[in-house]
Amino acid sequence: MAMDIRDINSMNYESFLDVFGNVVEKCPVIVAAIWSRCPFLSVSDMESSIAEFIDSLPQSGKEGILRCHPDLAGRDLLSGKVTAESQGEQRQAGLASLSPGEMERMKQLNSHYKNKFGFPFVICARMSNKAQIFQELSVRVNNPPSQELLKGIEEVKKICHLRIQAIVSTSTQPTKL
Ligand code: 2AL
Repeated sequence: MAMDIRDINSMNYESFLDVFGNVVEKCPVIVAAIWSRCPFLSVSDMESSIAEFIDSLPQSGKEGILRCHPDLAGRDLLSGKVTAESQGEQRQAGLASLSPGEMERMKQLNSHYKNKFGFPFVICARMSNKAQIFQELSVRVNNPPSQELLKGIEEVKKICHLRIQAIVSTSTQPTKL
C-alpha cells in the first residue's frame, strides 16, 4: 500500500530516518534536519524542505553533498560497495555492464572532472542512458566550477525526488489498529 503524507507526518525521527535516510546519497543528516519541519503539507512539500535546506548550505556544504556520491561505474560499483539505491540507478542506466573500453573512458572522464572541480560528476542516472551520460560528462567537464556546482546539486534533487517517489509508492504501512 502506498504511503501518504499523514503516515509520514506521524513518524518519529528514528522511523523517518530509517525510511528516508538515503534519499540524498549518504547524507542522512539532511533528512534528520528537515524532520523538524514536520508536519509537511504533502510529499512535494517535504521535497521542497529538502531542496531549501540544501540551497541554504554554504558552497562547502554543497560540495560535501556531491562528494558523498560514488563515481559512476567506479570501483565501488564493481565491488558492490555502493548503496542499494545507487546500484539500482547505475544498473538501470547500463553502467554496471560497460565494455572494458567504455570503463576506461569513464574512468578518465571521471578523474579529469574530479581533478578540475574537487567533487565527482553527479547526474540523475535514472533520467539518462549510458550514451547521454557519456555525452553530458564530456560537455559538463568544460563548464566553470560555479555552474557545475549548481548543476550537480540540481541533479541531486532529481535523484532525491525519484528515491522519495519509489519509497512512497511501494511502501507497506503497518496495519493501524
Ligand atoms: C549517482 C548515483 O549514485 N545515482 C545517480 O543517479 N547518480 N552518482 C553520480 N555520481 O552521479
